[in-house]
Amino acid sequence: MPEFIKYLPKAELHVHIEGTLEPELKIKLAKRNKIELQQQTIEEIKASYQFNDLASFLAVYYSGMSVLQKEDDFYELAQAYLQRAQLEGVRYAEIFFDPQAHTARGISFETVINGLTRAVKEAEQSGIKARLIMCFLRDFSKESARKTLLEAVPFKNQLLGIGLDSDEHNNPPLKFLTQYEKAVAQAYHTTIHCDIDQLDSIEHIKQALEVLEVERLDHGTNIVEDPDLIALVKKKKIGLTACPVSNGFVCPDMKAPEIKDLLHQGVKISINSDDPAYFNSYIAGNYQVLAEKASFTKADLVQLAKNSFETAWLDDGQKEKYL
Ligand code: ES4
Ligand code: ZN
Repeated sequence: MPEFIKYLPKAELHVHIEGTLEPELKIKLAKRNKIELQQQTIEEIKASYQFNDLASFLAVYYSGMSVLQKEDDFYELAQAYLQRAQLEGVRYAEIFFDPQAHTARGISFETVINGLTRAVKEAEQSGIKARLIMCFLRDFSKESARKTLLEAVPFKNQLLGIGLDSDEHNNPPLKFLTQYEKAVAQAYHTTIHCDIDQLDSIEHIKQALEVLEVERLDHGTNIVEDPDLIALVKKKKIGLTACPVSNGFVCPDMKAPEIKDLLHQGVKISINSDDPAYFNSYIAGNYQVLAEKASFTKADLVQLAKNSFETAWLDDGQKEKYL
């Protein structure tokens, strides 16, 4: 990894902790929890990562989570991510997790959040700060999101914000309007996945920005088609969290020209890893591929890293420490 990218201080704003589950840890936890995996070796697991769209990826991603059972499992998962991210120059991370993917399997909300929080607290001693964002699964019902927001109440001070992920098809932002309004009333920050090249992508982005009034868009690079949306995103200082390597798997195109175009138009777009254990690349690899394959300059990479801190949900005073 080029030293320049490694030592460039970065914030990571779009990483699913369940997507950082490396094959090594998957095997270790499967043994410990007596869960039978379909693949036995690291190589077999990696060979099973054959996806060419969002649906084929999500199937592998959700089934992989079955090994996560105990608080310690979630702790080890987050600890491993934070160590790796720190080695790649991440100073601050806002980490997604999918509570319903665990509560639906009979694992309690408390087990998940306490394991993750323990790792976050410990990491802070060694110089990487992190916070948690809980995502509703958009292919689950509104009622399930409502229950999840209620389950989170006792853990409110361990949570920074609310997100929306999983399968976007026929699951528009408006489906979750009530829960987003409730979340804002409870002082959560808000963001939404607006995946790339989805049917109704522009309509979903409009709902997210104009009705739910979220503070960031995850992906969201389809705004490049619509000058009015670009103007709105700039005016409201909405952050876009792009994930080029992930795009290459699920789109299946990195969308590097779109990312560069938005960057040069002054949109606050950042670079992130999404599901690094499945896409074989953590954050530095995402910066690197833009430099190598799409001629992003050092000045471009610096601006992307600055954008990551500017659109982080840190107080202005805290941001200055990093910028
Ligand atoms: C995801 Cl790539 C992607 N898209 C939507 N939801 C997700 N959850 C984890 N990775
Ligand atoms: Zn994502």
